[in-house]
Amino acid sequence: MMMKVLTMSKIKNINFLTSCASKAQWPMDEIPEVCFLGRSNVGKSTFINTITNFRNIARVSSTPGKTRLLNLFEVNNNDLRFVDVPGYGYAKVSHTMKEQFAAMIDEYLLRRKNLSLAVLLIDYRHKPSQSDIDMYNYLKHYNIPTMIVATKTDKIKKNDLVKNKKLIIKTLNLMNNQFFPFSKFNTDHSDIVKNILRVCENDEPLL
Ligand SMILES: Nc1nc2c(ncn2[C@@H]2O[C@H](COP(=O)(O)OP(=O)(O)OP(=O)(O)O)[C@@H](O)[C@H]2O)c(=O)[nH]1
Ligand SMILES: [Mg+2]
Repeated sequence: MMMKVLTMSKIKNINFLTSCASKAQWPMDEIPEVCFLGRSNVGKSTFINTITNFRNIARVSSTPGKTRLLNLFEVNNNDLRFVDVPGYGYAKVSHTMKEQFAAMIDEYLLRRKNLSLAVLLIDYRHKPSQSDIDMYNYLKHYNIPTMIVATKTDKIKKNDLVKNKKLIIKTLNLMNNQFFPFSKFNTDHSDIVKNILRVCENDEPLL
């Protein structure tokens, strides 16, 4: 885990750096990284665009499975890096491709010393799928600090907001302070951003 001391409170800028298929292409330095995980179409790329206010930096698609490599972005003049990861569980991706994705993600999660925080995105509308549960348990097993972002809250009936939150927290066995609701239509994401930056600053990491 990286211990670099940061003094950020906001995301001021973000630039695309590079795409990586494997370890050989990773930048070798000490910049802390936040990776974004979740099933295909859950909204990982949208989330990166929204919280950084750069609407088109991460490619959003109506066709699931578009993100096929690790896409690395420099944040705040390279004080921090964001890593957009291909989604899991997309049925139309071939079996071989799924195995390649899994190996690429495994390698990154297990070997990347820069990794400071995993943001696992799940769909607020549904009970977490078995893949979501497996991914969360995997992160927990390897002691990777994890926060959960539940996306697409704008698509939920008011009555279901509390019910679904409880269901997600219970299914994944989360602590309350790991759970963050998100909609791309919200304008204030400061809670989420502050938490991401706080964990990267190594101030009481969440587990
Ligand atoms: N209504 C609503 N739609 C959203 C939200 N977040 C994402 N979407 C939509 O969901 C679709 C998929 O979003 P992406 O950001 O491409 O999803 P992804 O997780 O990056 O998908 P892959 O790259 O395929 O793994 C797009 O049509 C987005 O506009 C949200 O908060 N609310
Ligand atoms: Mg994407």
